[in-house]
Amino acid sequence: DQATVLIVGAGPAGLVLGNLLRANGIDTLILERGSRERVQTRARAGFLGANSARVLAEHGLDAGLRQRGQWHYKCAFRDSDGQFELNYAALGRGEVHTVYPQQDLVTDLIAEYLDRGGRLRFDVTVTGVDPKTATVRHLDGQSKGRFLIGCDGSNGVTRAAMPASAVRHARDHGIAWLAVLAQAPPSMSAVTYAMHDNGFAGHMARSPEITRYYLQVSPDDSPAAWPDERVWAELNTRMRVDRFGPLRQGPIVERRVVRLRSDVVDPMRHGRMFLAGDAASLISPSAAKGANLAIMQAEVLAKALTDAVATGDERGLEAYSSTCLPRIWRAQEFSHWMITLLHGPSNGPDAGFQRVLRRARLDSLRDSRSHQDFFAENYVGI
Ligand code: RFL
Repeated sequence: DQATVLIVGAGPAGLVLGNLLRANGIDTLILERGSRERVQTRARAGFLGANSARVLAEHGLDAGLRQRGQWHYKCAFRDSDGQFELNYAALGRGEVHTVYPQQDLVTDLIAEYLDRGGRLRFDVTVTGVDPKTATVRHLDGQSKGRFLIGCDGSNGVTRAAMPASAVRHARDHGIAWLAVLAQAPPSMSAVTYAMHDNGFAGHMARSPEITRYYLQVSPDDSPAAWPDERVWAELNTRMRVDRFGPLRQGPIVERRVVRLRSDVVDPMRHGRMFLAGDAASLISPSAAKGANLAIMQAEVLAKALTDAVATGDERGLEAYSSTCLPRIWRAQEFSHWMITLLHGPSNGPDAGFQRVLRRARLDSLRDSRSHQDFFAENYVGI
């Protein structure tokens, strides 16, 4: 099995890259561990920022997004002092989010990639990687590319094949979220972040029928400990429904505990292998940046690979890490800022101090136009 560009992983990173390469006529093979059914039903992200919407539109990948995506332009913060909304379409660069479930985007991207003549093999688990020769091993044998791209997520085999000299900057935030999908329409028109002594709670629209909620839980908590009634009772408390109105409840159709972790691999290249998406940098879901970073990197890498294949000009590939890393770190910085805004301190000696600091930060966000502009630019942008 040979290909000019061999990609491991059919998530947003691998599929956007594959589509952009196919548009430039480059022979591309994607190897994916999951079945087509599995990857097309895996619910994860939903909020796409302005740059992602632009990339998808410019490359003819936004038909589904235009038909079924919804624009979101405000978010709300709620705590014991009340609630305020930020209409970020009127702040910063005036950008909005497009809300489109990741599994729908992946479904669209697979169909379009195959239409463009891309090769994609499901149910193939890559078990070993040689970055120097751009070769991978799997149960059916070997596949070899001129370039090998690791888009296989943060626990994938490609990042594990990076040399010891590549730095992995990592942080475990010591916080976990119970991420649930409720079969119920959204309860509010805005993304809502609720701060409560019991912990953070979040509300994020996904579609007219499905809504995502988050509850901060202890990092060793298990989803089984959270039956539907307990989830709704805790959401009602933390969202302060007695004050702000009820939630539209429905059956919880998915629940998982997500630890808030972040890491960045630097450089993102070794030999003929390049990492993109979660494989290059995992970002905690606090600011909804992961899929957006994956799409940003896929665009940069597609251009660089096209130049290398078409004209032998490898300058773009040489600059790949230095082009992407500052943007990744900006997103990491904002995501970290969101984490400290949303989560009360545990019981440490300075918990009281930190609680009041958080209050001051929230007051500033509510009252200061320049602080709001900063928020808006970072919230929707990359
Ligand atoms: P993916 O999507 O994980 O795809 C990797 C693919 O690689 C395959 N794979 C292998 N294939 C062959 N051989 C192997 N050895 C393989 N190992 C793995 C896997 O089967 C899989 O198909 O990575 P990619 O493409 O880098 O995309 C990253 C995004 O999926 C991720 O960053 C986002 O989902 C993060 N995220 C969000 N991002 C946003 O931009 N906006 C959001 O609103 C948002 N919400 C979220 C999120 C992530 C969440 N979780 C579950 C962590 C909400 C949640 C709850």
